[in-house]
Amino acid sequence: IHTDDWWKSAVVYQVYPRSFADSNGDGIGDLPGIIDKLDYLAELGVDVVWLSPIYASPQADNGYDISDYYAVDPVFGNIGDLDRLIAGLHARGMKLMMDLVVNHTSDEHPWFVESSSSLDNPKRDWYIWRKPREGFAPGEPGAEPNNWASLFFGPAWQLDGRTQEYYLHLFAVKQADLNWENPEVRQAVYEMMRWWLDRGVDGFRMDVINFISKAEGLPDGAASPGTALASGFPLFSYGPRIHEYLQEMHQAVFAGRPEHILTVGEMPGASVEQARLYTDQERAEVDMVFQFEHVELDYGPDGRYGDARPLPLVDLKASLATWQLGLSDVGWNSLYWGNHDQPRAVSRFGDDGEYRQQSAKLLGTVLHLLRGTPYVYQGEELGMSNTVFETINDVRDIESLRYYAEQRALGTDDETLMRRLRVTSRDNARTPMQWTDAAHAGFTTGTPWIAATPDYATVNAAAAVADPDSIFHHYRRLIALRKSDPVVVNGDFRLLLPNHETVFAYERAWEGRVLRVVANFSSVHTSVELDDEGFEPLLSNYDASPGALRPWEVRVSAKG
Ligand code: TEU
Ligand code: CA
Repeated sequence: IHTDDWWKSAVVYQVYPRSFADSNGDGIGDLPGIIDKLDYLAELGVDVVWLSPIYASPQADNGYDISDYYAVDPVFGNIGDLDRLIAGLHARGMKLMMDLVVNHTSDEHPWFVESSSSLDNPKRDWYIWRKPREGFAPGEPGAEPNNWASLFFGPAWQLDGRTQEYYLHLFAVKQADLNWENPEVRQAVYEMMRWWLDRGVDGFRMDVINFISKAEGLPDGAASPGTALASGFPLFSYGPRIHEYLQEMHQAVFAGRPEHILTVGEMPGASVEQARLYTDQERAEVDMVFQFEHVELDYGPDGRYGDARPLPLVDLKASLATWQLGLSDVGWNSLYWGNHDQPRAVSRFGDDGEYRQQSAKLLGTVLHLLRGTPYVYQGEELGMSNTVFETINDVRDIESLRYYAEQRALGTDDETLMRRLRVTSRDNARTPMQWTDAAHAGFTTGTPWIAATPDYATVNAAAAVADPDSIFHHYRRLIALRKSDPVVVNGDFRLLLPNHETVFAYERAWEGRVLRVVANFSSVHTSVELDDEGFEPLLSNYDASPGALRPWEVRVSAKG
């Protein structure tokens, strides 16, 4: 690995600022709160903090709706706090990766305020405006310029009364899509990115960056019979100019910087073939992508928010192995089980009841020893699990609330919807970080913006740091192993036992050394036939013992 490729041996920790640590008792996490916890992150051993958006925002989507890219939202602190965060991270040998949300802005961004003010405003073309559909009056049902559904439900178009035209919003009504076809928009974005790099930021995680180029003419999507709206997904993702834009951004922002800037493209729907193009260093686009295949395998027929289907381990292994092999000669994988948009990993892929500790350690082990850069989502290192929503009043996320409202209007009962949201809601990952057994998990001295998950009396950072056998210390050991054993970063990947229904086993090989991971994704004792000759045990979530794998046991061994 080239020294400039420091990010290949790095571990990234995601901070969702609203839910991490509240320093002033207003119930919302903030930058000074994060600064107070830097020693905790340093002890865990992570190299990079990815910070979800802290920019000025009306907070319609918790900061993914930005109204000023150059300002810190007062709820999180001020620009001085951000400078102190950067300095505090750098002093501990860590880096800061900012979230970059440039597919859309808030409708309160001055660019949009101008753009919407008149048909001939100089910024009119900075957003995606269209007249009503031919033969329809503005506001009439069906008058939207095309039939795309918003990812947050309802049509992806909003009529603006001032000019009687519609603007595109792939997400909330308050998140208006920027028009990347306009070179002024692109230059304004690049200038802003350079400004943050000059301030000391070390990288960007680029929100839905594969949506910035849309199909020419914005044609209708293929609708199912009897439905007015269709998914525009094939038309608004991976558009014809996506590679051009990313390469242009690279030249305008990252090329010629003294340090390699870390770039991660969040890319729902990206295929292995596309990811190879995006992450081929020769093409100079991004370092890695967040792909979504493995977090969509448990979708039932109704998709993201319908009842989930049980996920066969064989499918999960096949998917991850395809990505491992597909990005082995060119490109690089990012590795994650969860983030602020996904339910908690231990509840989804592990066992958050009797085997919470064992399965959380197993999941961390299986992920961290794959080839790629692992991401730890805040609280994952404690084995934080999904929360308990009694009623819809406990839910805060705009996407969950929009889903609930739409489905209620269609006649689905509350009980069904709450059952689904308890499994799938993004808020499962957004409850306060569990620091101590004090009120509200020690997250705030006030009233938290969303209730803490009730298990914080036992599941919390103070207890985990004090217990050498905790999930936290297991993660710390995994991160340390990456630094001490080059096979973790460099090794080729080989899936073992692909058809085994409950065991995930693989090997990594590099310069004569072989690392082997064998993981029992079940609560029953299981034996596997693998030749152990010459392998020395390296790491496990149980005391060493020969024979069958115990419930959710993972064994790591190596030879050579
Ligand atoms: O998410 C993009 C995305 O497509 C999904 O992961 C999203 O969370 C949604 O659940 C799809 O149904 C990114 C951000 O990570 C997310 O928090 C934002 O809400 C979204 O973009 C809009 O900026
Ligand atoms: Ca606060």
